[in-house]
Amino acid sequence: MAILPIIETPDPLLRQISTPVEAVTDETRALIADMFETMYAAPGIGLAAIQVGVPKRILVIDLQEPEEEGGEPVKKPLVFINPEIVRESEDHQLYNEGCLSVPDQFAEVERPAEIRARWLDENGTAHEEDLDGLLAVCLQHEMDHLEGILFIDHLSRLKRDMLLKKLAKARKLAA
Ligand code: K1U
Ligand code: ZN
Repeated sequence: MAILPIIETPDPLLRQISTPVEAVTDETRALIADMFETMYAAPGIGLAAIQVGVPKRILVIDLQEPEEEGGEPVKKPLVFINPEIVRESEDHQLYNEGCLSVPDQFAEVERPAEIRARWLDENGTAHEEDLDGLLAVCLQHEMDHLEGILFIDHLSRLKRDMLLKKLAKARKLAA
């Protein structure tokens, strides 16, 4: 397994549309293992393959929520291959989103509160489930990556420009 470098904005690779996985193979599973290692090391709660330079429709998510208050987070790794949203609620929710490709910047994004999603897991088994809460937020954020969309694209031009200015300043200070 390996921790892979995460591509950051404004790398044009992040704007590429990812292609469907034709067959779930050992090679797919090796990439998924590397994606989990990369996501946990970052740390993050989700990662799309394009963020490590692979334009395939593969996502990993682990919300790392504590099992009980004050407890250690229990690992609940989830794999989404070729995910599709088949239904979305009319009611929306706001969440203060971040992105490993837009480091240390956060902004509120509005998305459908509940979705019905369909996907394959790492064994090629099909799933269809209703999702809500942070999992629905995170899956929609990661699915945007498959279309070359970043969370900052959901902001007004003013908010996006302010956030990108903050990012440029932080990078300058760190250099
Ligand atoms: O870059 C990514 O796509 C991962 C991103 C996922 C995400 C976060 C918040 C809302 C929607 C999608 C992140 O993981 S950013 C880092 C982060 O939120 C986090 C990191 C450690 C612990 C808890 C959260
Ligand atoms: Zn992201």
